[in-house]
Amino acid sequence: MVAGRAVRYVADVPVTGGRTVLLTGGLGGAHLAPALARALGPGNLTVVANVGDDLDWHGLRICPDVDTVLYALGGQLDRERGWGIAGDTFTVRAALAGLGGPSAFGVGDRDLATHLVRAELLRTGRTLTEATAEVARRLGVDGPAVLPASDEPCPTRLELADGRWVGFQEWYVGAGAEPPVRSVAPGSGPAAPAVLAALARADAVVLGPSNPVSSIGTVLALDGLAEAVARVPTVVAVSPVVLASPPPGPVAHHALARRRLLAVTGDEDTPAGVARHYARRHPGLVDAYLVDERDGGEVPGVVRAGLCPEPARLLDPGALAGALAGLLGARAAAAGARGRDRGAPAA
Ligand code: FO1
Repeated sequence: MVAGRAVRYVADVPVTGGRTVLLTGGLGGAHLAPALARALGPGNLTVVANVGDDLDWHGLRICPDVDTVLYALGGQLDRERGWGIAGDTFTVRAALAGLGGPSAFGVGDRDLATHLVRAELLRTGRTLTEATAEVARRLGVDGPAVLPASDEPCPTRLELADGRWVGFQEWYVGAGAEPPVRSVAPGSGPAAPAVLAALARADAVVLGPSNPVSSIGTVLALDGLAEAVARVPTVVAVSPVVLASPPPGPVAHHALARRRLLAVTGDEDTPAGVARHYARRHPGLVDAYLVDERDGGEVPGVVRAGLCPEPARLLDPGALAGALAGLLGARAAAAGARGRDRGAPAA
């Protein structure tokens, strides 16, 4: 039993969404999910969003990555900021600051409405998966199913170089991701039953161009998740780093966070460094790794890490989604021809 709710098993969960499953954080999901949904066609994509960045803000559960993906799919995302709703106002934030409330984490007024609706759905007994589906419906998101990676709170905690432990947003927003990090503790908890159900019927998993530690790593750290991904026939990862283009705007903040977190495991913030990170943390999991076509100098390092590099135009969402759709189609055809299934016991 979890918080008075019966635990549900994969077989009980109504199956929603498509057979390609994108594991993602916020900004990477906003970049890729809408274009990938279009490239794969209606009903073929399921998006699983990280919940390790979630926080309790004035008693409301805020799910930054889930919401960023929902706003992107609904065409409402403030793409310049990389979070929240375009054109939002910050009257409540200013009023809170006037009352001496914590003001580093800035929730917009319309964004606040999303958090209030989610809070009410959770208060009346919906799971986070159910609440997310309802929020998506009310936001008018008419696209792929967006599933929170877990229904339970499993916040990521960071140990800073000075020995203090802080929550993810305290470091990322409160301190601008500047303080060096000594260790990362992904929240532990069960994967959402709907996520396990989606993975059980998936043909392919895409590890999106998100932070490999605090977005993809935290999703894969949930109970049963990495094992479920390993049973999917094809797993493709997208490099979150493009060396050929120094990141502008919100991407620079994300890049700093990625550099700090990769440094914890001694990995470089380069396409090859991320490939090594995936290869060491999850040996044999990733079948192919998309690298920007202008970062050809990284290819030998990716190969040395044991991953199979595939060039693509990573900064153009349509081109990236098209490359992924082509790659997944080719892999599915090859797997079908060989009767390959990683989940099946060896003959
Ligand atoms: N990011 C910031 O840099 N500053 C903020 O004040 C901020 C508020 C915020 C509110 C709601 C929300 O859904 C996201 C928000 N983000 C903010 C983004 C978020 O902290 C990060 O982008 C992710 O957690 C990292 O993926």
